[in-house]
Amino acid sequence: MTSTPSHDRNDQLMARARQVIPGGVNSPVRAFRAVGGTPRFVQRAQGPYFWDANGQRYIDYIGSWGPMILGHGHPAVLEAVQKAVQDGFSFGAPTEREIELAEEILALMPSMDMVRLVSSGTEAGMSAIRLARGATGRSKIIKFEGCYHGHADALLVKAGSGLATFGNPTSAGVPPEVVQHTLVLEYNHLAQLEEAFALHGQDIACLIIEPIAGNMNFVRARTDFVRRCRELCTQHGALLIYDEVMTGFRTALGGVQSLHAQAIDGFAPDLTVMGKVIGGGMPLAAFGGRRAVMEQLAPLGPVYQAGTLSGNPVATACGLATLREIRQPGFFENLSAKTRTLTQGLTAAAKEAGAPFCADSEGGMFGFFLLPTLPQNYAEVMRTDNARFNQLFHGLLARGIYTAPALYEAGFVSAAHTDEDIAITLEAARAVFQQLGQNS
Ligand code: KE4
Repeated sequence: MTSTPSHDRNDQLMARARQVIPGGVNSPVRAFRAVGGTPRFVQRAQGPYFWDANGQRYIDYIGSWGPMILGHGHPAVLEAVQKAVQDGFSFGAPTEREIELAEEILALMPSMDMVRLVSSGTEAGMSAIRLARGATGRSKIIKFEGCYHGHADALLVKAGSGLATFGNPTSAGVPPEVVQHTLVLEYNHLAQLEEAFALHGQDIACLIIEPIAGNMNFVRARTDFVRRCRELCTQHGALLIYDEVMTGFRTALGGVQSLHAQAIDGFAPDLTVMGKVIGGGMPLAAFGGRRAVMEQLAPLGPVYQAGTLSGNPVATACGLATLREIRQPGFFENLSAKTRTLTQGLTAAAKEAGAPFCADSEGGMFGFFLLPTLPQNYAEVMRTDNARFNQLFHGLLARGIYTAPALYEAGFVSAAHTDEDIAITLEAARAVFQQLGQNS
């Protein structure tokens, strides 16, 4: 039976997209498969809003999954990009602006002496792992269940049957031998961490972690856990890699590592992976760290890494203009306060309706859970009632509020979101929680 054609332009576009693009999208999470329904095809965006193919306006709490910290179309960023394109799109040759962006990043990230610009967080994470393996001469890596570091083969892995066993692929096309060196541990699990280093310490090239796991929605690494990651890496000659693709320049000007350095004397990761905000919405990411490690990279050292569009002149203009805005005095204080108003208001709305709910935020990044208390690891996050999460998502969407279409994703507030936008969001949330309460 042929379904009657929808008059909804999003439906029409999705039907057309599915004919030519797998799943109709160029990145899986955009397909709304976790929450159901039709993705909103964005026609244009400005400030904290975007308009979909039907001309419907949404308050955007995704912001391209983090990059749009200033909101869409910030005038200073727009001007920088428009000027940059006049001078050329791409050269495959060095430019002064790559030096300026590198200097800007290093000024904000004291753990880093050098940085290499690439085009995606996946590329940055993959390269950092290869660099750690090359610099240490070791093969094994530790990651944590629920953390995502891009789709490089060695990182598409889930925990093995037991701790001592190595990972199993989470994706078809990844041969088991490619992940045989990847140990997957439970986030925040001290005993597993100690055992992994006791068993394999001399073979571990690096430990990579999201210091706030935005790919489990929003889960903080405990300070005692982070301290032990640092100590064990140092003790066994492994490199500590902070994946701050999502948290970098989003949670604080210096990322989560700047917060950990305040809590732990002398704390610093050996390598940091960055992305999203540093490109301001253009394809740009980076990885950096101590000079002795970074100088192992080609053309200086034996670890090969390259990219046609690395340090692209338009992307660097976009990123540089973005960083220059966020380093303005008071930027993060204001953004943090606005984000907290949102999460505290959501918590109050849920409480009024008697719905289990908790939330957390750092800077302009937030997460919420339909759970009574904040989860500490992936298994706890996944105790969430999926159906109720989806009802919440669609209830907000129907009211013009665009939040993460998956319960394991984080949310983002931009400097462009006004107090009125937050108030409208909380009003919508109160209505949805009341509705959920009646349905329960
Ligand atoms: P990209 O290759 O997508 O630029 O970055 C990979 C990556 C690496 N590290 C962290 C901590 C990340 O969050 C990401 C990508 N984040 C997802 C959102 N969870 C991007 C959205 C998508 O996959 O479409």
